[in-house]
Amino acid sequence: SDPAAAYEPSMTTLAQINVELPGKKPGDPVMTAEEFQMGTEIYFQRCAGCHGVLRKGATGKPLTPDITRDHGYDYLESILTYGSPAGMPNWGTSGELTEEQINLMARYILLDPPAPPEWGMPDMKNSWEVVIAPEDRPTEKMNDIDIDNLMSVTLRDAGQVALIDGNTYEIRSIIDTGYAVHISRISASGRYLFVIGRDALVNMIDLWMEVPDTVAKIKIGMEARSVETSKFEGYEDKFAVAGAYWPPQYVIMDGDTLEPLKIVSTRGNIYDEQTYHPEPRVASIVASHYNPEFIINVKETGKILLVDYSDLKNLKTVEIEAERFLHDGGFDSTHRYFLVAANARGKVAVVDTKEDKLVSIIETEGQTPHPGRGANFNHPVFGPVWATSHLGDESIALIGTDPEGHAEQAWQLVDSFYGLGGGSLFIKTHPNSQHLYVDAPLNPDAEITSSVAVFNIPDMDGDRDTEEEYTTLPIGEWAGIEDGQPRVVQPEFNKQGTEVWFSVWNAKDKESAIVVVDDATLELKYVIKDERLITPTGKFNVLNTQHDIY
Ligand code: DHE
Repeated sequence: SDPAAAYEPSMTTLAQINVELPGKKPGDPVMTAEEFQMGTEIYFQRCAGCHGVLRKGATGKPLTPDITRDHGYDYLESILTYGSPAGMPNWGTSGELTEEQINLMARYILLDPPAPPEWGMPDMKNSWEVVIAPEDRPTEKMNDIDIDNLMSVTLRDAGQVALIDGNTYEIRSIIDTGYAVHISRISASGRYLFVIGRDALVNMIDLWMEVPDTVAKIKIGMEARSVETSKFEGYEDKFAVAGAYWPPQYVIMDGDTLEPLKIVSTRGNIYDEQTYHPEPRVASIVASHYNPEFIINVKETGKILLVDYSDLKNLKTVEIEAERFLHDGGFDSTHRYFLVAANARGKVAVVDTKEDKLVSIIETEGQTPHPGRGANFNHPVFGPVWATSHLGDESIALIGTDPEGHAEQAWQLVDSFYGLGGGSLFIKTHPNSQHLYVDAPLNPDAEITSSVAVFNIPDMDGDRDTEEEYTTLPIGEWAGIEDGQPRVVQPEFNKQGTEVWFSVWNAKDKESAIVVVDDATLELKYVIKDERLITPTGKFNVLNTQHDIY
């Protein structure tokens, strides 16, 4: 036989595959161009985060037309209206989508998803703006703010962040940003604050200015969740990195100006079955303290990338096979090990950032671990542990993190006990605190969503057969908000580790608040209210974030 024949493409050509497109297929629901446009917008805002732009599924189920058409319109309309115990929000009964919008979305997802455009260097460069050049910035701190104790607070639906003084509770500055800023990160020096909107707009804010404000900005894609800056010795404040959900890629930028230097696509094969995935989104990113590397978690292919930023022209990357659906995570207390939840797989992957190797993959025995950055503390029985709560059930999992002093427990699930209920997103403690705080903002019960569980660490007995007792703090009630059903979300400590702050996150047109609790007494210390405090969600203390203290 002719060996050259083996190289002949055996499949249909691209032109043939596309022969039906664009155009209508048999059974397509009736939809006007305006309706399709509206559906695309709603899908982007409400659905893409969990189901993916191409609807291949991740935290949410896959929604490609082969599947949705099997379910049919009535089923889709019902699940969109009422939600599901597995975590699908009740968009209809919660009032977040109208009946007409639900009807539209049930038809919309019967159709093929439109593929949004790419976003390469010319697009990034066009969007890039240096508002104040490095040479025109202050050479010393120009304000009287205790920067270490500043809190960067996302005002989600306002498309802003508030910088709140951790000593006086005063709002020192409100800065326009992208929509629904997901996280704030601080440069190694503590001077610059980086935030990223859901719309992939990155703002770089100079905390030395008289009134801290944006000095550079850039849009790195259409959808994004993560930003970080270089922390390794010799590279402090040198680079920034941001990861996008769409297009699936990350970009390394100049740490002074946000000039985009290198864009790397994350499209590729799934780590185990080694089949191609068109939309492997960039989830959490952290900066290594042991090497000049960014640790970049690629969700759908289950790969952890250790990207060496010391030579961008000859980029070296260690690609670790971990687990699919990597989402959020943080360091252990020594900052050597990074733990990340593969949330839809119920697992936590551990990487040794000194040796650049996978250490372990641990089942948390709960449904959908969701640690935020997790919580590190010294357990009375097991020594140093890292904790995560869960989105899908009420359990809290503790993982041993001390291979030297507690080798038997290292990278094992050492204990699992119950908090207030499912729907937890974040868990937190501080080296100076004896308390572990666990929220439950996505619980279906309004009383639970507005409360927080607090465990007393010295009382933990380490017996897997007994439950740990906890105190319930009625944070929502303490906020004294009359109208709406606010959710209490994301505990964050002040720099001394003496106070813990909670967002009381209400609808956009209703009053929200931040409740400050005294960590020693567990009593209410202060309620921050201000008409500018619209939909507060994530809060990031400068010192704790700068040094990865959590
Ligand atoms: Fe988040 C962290 C993605 C929904 C508030 N969220 C993260 C991280 C990722 C992520 C990848 C880790 C970033 C890092 O560390 O580099 N979040 C997603 C989603 O895909 C998801 C599930 C759906 C979506 O459509 O976005 C989602 N997240 C939410 C929310 O609904 C929250 C409560 C409010 C919001 O902004 O929409 C929310 N996510 C947060 C916060 C953090 C976060 C406050 C950082 C927590 C921390 O302490 O580090």
